Amino acid sequence: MKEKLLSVEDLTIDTGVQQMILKSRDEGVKTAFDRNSEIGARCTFGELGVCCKRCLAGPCRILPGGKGPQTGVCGATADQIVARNFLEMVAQGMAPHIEHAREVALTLLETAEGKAPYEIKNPEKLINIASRLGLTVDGKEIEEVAKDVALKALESFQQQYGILPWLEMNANQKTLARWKELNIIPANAHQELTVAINRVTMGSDADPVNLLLGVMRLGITDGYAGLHLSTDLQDVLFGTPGLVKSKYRLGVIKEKMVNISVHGHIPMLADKVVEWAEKLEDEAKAVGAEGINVFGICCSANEVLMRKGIPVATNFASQEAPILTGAVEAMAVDIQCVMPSLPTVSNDYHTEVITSLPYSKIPGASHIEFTPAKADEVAQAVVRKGIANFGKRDPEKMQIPPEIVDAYAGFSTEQIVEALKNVNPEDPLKPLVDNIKAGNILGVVALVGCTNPRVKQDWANVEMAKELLKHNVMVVATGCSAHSLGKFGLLSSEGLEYCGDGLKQVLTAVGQANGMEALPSVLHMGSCVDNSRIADLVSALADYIGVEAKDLPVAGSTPEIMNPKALAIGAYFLAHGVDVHVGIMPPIGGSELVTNVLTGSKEEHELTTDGLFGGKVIYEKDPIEAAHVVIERIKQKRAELFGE
Ligand code: MSK
Repeated sequence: MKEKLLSVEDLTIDTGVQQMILKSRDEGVKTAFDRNSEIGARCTFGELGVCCKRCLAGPCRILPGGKGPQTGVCGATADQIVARNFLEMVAQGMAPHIEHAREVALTLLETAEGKAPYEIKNPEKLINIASRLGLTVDGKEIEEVAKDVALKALESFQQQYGILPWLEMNANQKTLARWKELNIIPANAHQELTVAINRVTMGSDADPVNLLLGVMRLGITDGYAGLHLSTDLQDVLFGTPGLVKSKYRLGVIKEKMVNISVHGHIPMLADKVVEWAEKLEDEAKAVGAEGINVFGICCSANEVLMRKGIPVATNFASQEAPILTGAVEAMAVDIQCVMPSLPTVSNDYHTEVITSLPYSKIPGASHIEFTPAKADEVAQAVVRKGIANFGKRDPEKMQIPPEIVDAYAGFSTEQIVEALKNVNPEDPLKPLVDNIKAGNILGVVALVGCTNPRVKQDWANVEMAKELLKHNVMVVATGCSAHSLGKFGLLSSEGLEYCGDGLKQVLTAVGQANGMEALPSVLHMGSCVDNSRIADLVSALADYIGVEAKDLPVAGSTPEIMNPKALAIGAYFLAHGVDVHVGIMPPIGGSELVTNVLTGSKEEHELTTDGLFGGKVIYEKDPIEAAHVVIERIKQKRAELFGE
């Protein structure tokens, strides 16, 4: 068995994770990396998206290459099957963001009513949102305003007609008008999800192009009712991120401390765990520890990194590695991207995996039910479990990889504008736009999404970033790809060595205007929902120049995509006319029509997302090649915009 396993250097470039994979093999514990090798080649039908399981007459599958039956029992063609499957996958990616937003809105409501132990940390942002929503703010207590905003957000899930409020108050008017013409303006997020599932049921929407327009409609819903709503209300409750310094890699786990990890996405529990870890420090000392060390994995990590500078151990693909160090006492998880293997791996260690949501349990994990009202109680229980487990460590099994890397984060749109104000207080966007026009910054790419055991971990994210930087493309990042970059020094000025001269000059000048040696080579803008911050930045640039996002030399890239949520985010970018590079092909290859609509350029055919929206999907698994395709598109957009 051992001989068939891939060498750890082929699985990840993170040497700490390599060490943990070797340790897991020695101890007979399986990780995602080895399970991935065991699974081997993927099912061709599944990969191409041509397996239809919509009714009990099937499952039907279309044999690729025109061999065998070319329709299902009902007559559905490969184009129809692929388009329906893809729409469903995007809906599946959007649902978690919508639920995330609803839960944050409920927390804001309960906070405003004095039922949940959170504060309004950013009243200015709350008032700004309330005013833009058309709510009365004058003469009202801040709690009343918070209640009105929370209720407006929650009511938007019921609105039967009109436009999503978060879309109406944020979208570019010209873009909105084009979406109206295409009849893809969403009214409410729950309705959009129900309609999406309804239209892909047996005997419903069978027009592949109409289904793909449905994908774009979901992308818009995801972006505004999911991402934007979540980020806005989280900023109100937890504060808008500002520059923080922190650390990355497994070395953030501390040998002499009680180590507690937060993992998942929704920040309500993670934020409270950080708070109670500080408050219960003495209890940890009483059991012989030097204190309590909270660190993060995936997007819970991003939420507490961005606002509190909490260090990050690793990202999605190696989430089991912290347990393998033998030094983690508790892992508090909420939802999304949490591998069900965690309690199985922890069987051999003393780590207690603790689930917290009633609809997201894992056999073998402890469960402490979280509600916003019980936040303090639950966070205390999590921290106390960690303290109680400190004495259960097996010193023989402890091995913490020592590597640790400095990183900066906290680049909310507001923080970026603040930093630019120190260059030009009157007109903060001017220096950025001038440098783009002058070519010192060729364009801007958002590196987003995951790590995926099918790709050498962190490698594609890091190589893509380096190649873009080398060609003076400014890179901003979110999600687990930001973690990849943080692990390898790209979230600090160390990464400047990879930047072209023009970009290096700009990052240095802006950094120095802010009392730093230079800005980091890549700006970390937050979690998956914080892709809305990237959209805000792009919109601000477009408004400044007087064009739409589709006209700008910008693109998105997700080299190690794993979760369908990244497809929903991709559809959000695409609807704005922003190209999206993927390093793993979504399951659309079984339909030439669907593939052409999404990946074809407008020169080839008008009926493409490029023709209708101004952006397309770029599939390329080699990150260097991918960077060059993206750079070529950026140059094309520059030529159209600046007449170069
Ligand atoms: S956590 S969606 S693996 S970015 Fe947002 Fe990371 Fe992708 Fe999950």
